[in-house]
Amino acid sequence: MGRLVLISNRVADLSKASQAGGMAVALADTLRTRGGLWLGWSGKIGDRRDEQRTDPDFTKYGNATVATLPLSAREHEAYYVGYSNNVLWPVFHDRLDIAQFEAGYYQRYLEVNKRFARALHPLLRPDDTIWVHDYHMIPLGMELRALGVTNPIGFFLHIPVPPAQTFLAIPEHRELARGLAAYDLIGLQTKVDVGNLIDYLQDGVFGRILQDGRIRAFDRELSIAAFPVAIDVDAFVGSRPNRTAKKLPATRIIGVDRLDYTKGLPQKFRAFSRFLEKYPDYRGKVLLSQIAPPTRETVTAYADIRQELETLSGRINGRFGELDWVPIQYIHRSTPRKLLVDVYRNSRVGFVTPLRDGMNLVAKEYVAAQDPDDPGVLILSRFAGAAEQLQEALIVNPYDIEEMADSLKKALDMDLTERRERHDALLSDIRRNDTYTWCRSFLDSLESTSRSAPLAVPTSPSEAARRALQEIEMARVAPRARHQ
Ligand code: GDG
Repeated sequence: MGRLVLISNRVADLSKASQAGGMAVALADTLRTRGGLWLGWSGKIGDRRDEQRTDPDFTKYGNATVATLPLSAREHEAYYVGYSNNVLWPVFHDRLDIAQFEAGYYQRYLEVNKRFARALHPLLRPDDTIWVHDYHMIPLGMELRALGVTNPIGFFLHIPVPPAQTFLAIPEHRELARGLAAYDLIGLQTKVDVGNLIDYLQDGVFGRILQDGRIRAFDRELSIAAFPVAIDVDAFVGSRPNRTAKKLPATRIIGVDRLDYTKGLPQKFRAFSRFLEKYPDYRGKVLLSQIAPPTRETVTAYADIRQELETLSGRINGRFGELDWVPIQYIHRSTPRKLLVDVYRNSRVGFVTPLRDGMNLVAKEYVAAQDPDDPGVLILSRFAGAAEQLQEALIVNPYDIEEMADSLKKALDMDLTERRERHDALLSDIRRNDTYTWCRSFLDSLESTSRSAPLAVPTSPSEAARRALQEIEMARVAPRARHQ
């Protein structure tokens, strides 16, 4: 078995990855066992000279090496803030209304991908398996192919795929599709995402489904499948019970979300407010703790959502609060993970309400952290990828405030037998599909896909055009030959 080579916008700190509890644990373990390399942005923003850099800084962790490159200020502005976070993130989350299709963003996004490909190319070995992560890096596989790389290359998208009509609105959708077609395997979070991408490739760029289920597009054949991202269950199970519960004046409903407009936070606050209005007996007895650490603060839409939440929580606390009870605890800071696990366990309801989400690991973490003898209830938006799997949660429509308010009541009133039944079913699913299974099944599929389908190389558009011309030429010559 060859090495694993990972590429993503940010790299994990391999000395701490084992404490993260998410997919970084499995990736870091696989890197250590097989040996390998993880390339990404260092997080540093430098000057224009950095745009020429293809010599990464290396840190070794035994068998595994982390390689990082800085971005220049204008690369950061156009590749990261611009194209990744102001175009791809909103569009892929169905928010065409806030996408900023500025001229120039895509070009620099592509150039950063080219630079990362050039930096990686000399470090590759013939038997490496290459795994590219997320929307910042869509063209990376295509750029590696253009440099002559024939290794298996897989791509995993952590965010949702929008419906075909929304994808088509991206001015550079064809270029993105050409980038996607360079991979041997594309991993997505859900079956809905797989359906959306196949629809788009068929409608938008004349992709064809082959008999063996693969897709032919841009003169390449690729596989697309769902690999729902998962957690390291044991990192959340068995935390000390009730360490913080004693200090609580009320039954807790917990929300943990990066402060992002996709997470449905205003809808969550409004539903809680409606719940207090509709069911006044719960006033003074229940509180909503919302942990919402800051993220991408340089993007305008994030400043707007922050202001909206501060106003809403202030208004709700002002309306319902008492001298000895504040209904919403809104914490706009990151919380240490150990504490997070305790808080999950000591909360009667996990309230997860994104308007659109690739998966949502918080939903899985909340379930894993519960005391199986006295578990809490998960309320989960139908628009989180996790809802495809976690059917025993109370599934809600985050746009339906009334339904969410009623679900809060149902969750708080649920008897122990039903809570246990639902929790048992959820936990066994989360255990069956943990982060190690996710990592292994993606890599196994990638390696077997590329074994069964040797790569047609190279795949640049000019090569495809050359071959098409050759075929036309052959067709022209053939009838003449028959008449001679
Ligand atoms: C993207 C996709 C997909 C949050 N606040 C704190 C904290 N967290 C941790 C949670 C969880 C993680 O961050 C958030 O993961 P999510 O899955 O909920 O969401 P995104 O960050 O949007 O992630 C998403 C994911 O990629 C993986 O593929 O599921 O759909 O959008 O692990 O626990 N951790 C600590 N303090 C906090 O305050 N320690």
